[in-house]
Amino acid sequence: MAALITAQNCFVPRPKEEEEEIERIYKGYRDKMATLPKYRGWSTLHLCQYQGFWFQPKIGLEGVMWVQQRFKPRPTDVYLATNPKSGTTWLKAIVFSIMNRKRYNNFTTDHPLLKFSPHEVVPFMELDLFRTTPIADPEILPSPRILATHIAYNMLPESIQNSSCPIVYICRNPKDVFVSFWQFSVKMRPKDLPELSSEEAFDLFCHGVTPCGPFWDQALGYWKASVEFPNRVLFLKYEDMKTEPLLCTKRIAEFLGQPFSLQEEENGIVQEIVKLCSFENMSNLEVNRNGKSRVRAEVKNDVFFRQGKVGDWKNHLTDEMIERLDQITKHKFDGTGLIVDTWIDHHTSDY
Ligand code: PAP
Repeated sequence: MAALITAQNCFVPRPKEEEEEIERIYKGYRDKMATLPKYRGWSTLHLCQYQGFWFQPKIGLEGVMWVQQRFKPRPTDVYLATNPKSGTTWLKAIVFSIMNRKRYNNFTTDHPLLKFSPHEVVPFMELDLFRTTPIADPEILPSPRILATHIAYNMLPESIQNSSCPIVYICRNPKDVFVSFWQFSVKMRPKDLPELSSEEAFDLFCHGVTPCGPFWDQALGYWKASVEFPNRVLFLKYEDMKTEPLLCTKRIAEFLGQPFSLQEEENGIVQEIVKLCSFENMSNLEVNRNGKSRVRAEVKNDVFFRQGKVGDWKNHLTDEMIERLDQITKHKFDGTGLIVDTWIDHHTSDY
């Protein structure tokens, strides 16, 4: 059986002239970035505003520009899209397991996800593959590729928007997203940057200044696309995945054109996948407790596993914070058809 190709394998030496050409292209991106509006960052000094969204300049926006201008999709690609902290790691694990279940059918003792972080087997386009030299070569990845992104729908290159490739999007209660983001940035923010208090971070979040945010605009882009192209864009909620993991896993498999057969269901394959990918299982694996990203060397795998619960915001937000975020959420999603009443706190709100 051919060896598994992970993000790490995409970094191959290139001829010197090619490296120089790539560096020249990235210099153009950096020149462009220098002209963009900046505001306070979460894990970086600044975020830059580009086409209505905020990005970390180095590991982020450079890759976005590359994807927009140079990415070559394949008709067999599958894309996973998310706001950061909304269930990306989980979705990567589930989709990888679904799509590779014939090849990797031992879910308890010999599966790539027992040895590799979900981020290693499903790379982010703009964060892992296309960012300054050494730039990866995703042509090495065998079809069908599973590629993740935090890029807003309207910012995706037309070659992706006009393709028939499926996009699976997962969204999460913004109150939990904020708490998760804040906890993440505390771990990731370099010590030499000025401190960012939770109140300041909350204010930034409410103003939409988060990496790849505004949260609401990003979610709405995918929501509208899922309404317009239901066969191409699947919109899921983290909370539904938590309450109905079997149902959601089956739904994803059907959407991807790989429904579970009766026999697979009888053999408990769906349950096996749900169990393998569960927070309880993944967060206890050695690779996710003590491993490090081999592509983004500064990132420890355990930062992607904190609590994996719905509603931790209740332990962190004041009544005023809850009220403020709920009001924004109601206002932004009102009239869009996206039902978010379970996200709204009915004690503080007139929703
Ligand atoms: P990313 O976008 O930066 O890759 P992402 O995986 O979307 O991060 O978000 C991390 C959140 O998903 C964490 O939430 P918390 O801070 O509220 O705990 C993390 O715990 C949660 N998470 C990671 N893996 C799983 C999983 N298998 N099941 C459920 N939640 C998970």
